[in-house]
Amino acid sequence: MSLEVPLTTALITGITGQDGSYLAEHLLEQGYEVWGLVRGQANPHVSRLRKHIGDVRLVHGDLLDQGSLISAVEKVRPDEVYNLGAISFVPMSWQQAEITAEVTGMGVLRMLEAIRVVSGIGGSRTPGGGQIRFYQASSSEMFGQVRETPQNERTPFHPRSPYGVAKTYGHFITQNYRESYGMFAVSGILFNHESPRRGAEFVTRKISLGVARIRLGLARELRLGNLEARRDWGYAGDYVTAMRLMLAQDTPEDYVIGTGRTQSVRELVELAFSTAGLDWRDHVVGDPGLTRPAEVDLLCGDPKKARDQLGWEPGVSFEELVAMMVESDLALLSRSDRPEDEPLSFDHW
Ligand code: NAP
Ligand code: G4F
Repeated sequence: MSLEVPLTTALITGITGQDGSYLAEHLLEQGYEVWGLVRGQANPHVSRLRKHIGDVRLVHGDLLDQGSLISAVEKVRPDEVYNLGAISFVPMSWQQAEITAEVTGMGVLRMLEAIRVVSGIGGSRTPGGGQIRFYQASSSEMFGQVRETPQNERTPFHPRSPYGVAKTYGHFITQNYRESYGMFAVSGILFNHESPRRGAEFVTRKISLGVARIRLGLARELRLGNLEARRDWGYAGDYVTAMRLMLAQDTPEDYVIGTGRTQSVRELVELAFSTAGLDWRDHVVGDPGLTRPAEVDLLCGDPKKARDQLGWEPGVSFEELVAMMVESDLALLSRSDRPEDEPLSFDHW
């Protein structure tokens, strides 16, 4: 008789993104079997993922295609689904509002439907709600024009971008499937989290790459938008552990994940440049073209519930995060064999 404990199987959408790679690593360390949903017939991000993680199995599918999600869930038969796939860059959501609504908003509904159909959950509330547990990547962007500071699980939403509106739909449809069908479906309301794997269009990585480029004599200036916006910035590697913990609870509930600290983009810039021995005032140029139609001025999360119920705490401080990213990009841009498959600058964002 075999005494082997069956593996927990996870399916991750958005596996080729920043969080997908850290979550896959974390779940593999925890002994999971990990599958990633990838879209497109020759997705260039897959080879980048493979550089970090070899042991992930891949299944094809797209959050725009209901049938592909049903097929993926049928094939993988996951115990847990982590829905990280999204158009996640806020400025893009004004330029492509409809596709953002389809992927970032309706994609959540399609993934929930795939789980419901494959689990055989009927049209009314099913006690137990099937076996597949669902995590939705909700966002502090939903708080938008904040009603209180810090923001917690009860703070009302006032999203300020098409992205924030789409995430708010995803959040409420997740809650609705939990209440309608008894599904174990939860949302993590995550504040900004960053890393050396962050996309180069987001402000932290744009700054760490800009600093490295200036330090190495590859550029002279860095163009930025609103320096007064404040964010609660944490480390992505810390935040993915909270996702797993949320699905390991006895009851499905939503949690805010943040550090409880807030810094302005200006403070981030000062720190990043000084880490490399530079004065930001010699290099940063304000560019009105980079300001947003509607800004989120201040975000600061209250992670008390996550601390009390999940035992979760951030491990990496803002200062350590900035140093990590600047040092990583200095090393990356100093390499003669630096990867050519990764865009490391954007002249239009
Ligand atoms: P990211 O790096 O931008 O990754 C987004 C992922 O979504 C990519 O793997 C992308 O895959 C995938 N994707 C895009 N369109 C898709 C589609 N039609 N079907 C399936 N997958 C698709 O984002 P991240 O920073 O890792 O964030 C992960 C999730 O958390 C996102 O939902 C984001 O909105 C949310 N979130 C992030 C933060 C943060 O600070 N990072 C905070 C709160 C919430 P391709 O390779 O195919 O493009
Ligand atoms: O780094 P950002 O582009 O991130 P943003 O808009 O806060 O969104 C990120 O965090 C959300 C969670 O709160 C996620 F849901 C979302 O998917 C994404 O991961 O911009 C941060 C701040 C903004 O206030 C922006 O106006 O930085 C300001 N900023 C100033 N200059 C800039 C720039 N942002 C970018 N991307 N580029 C600039 O040149």
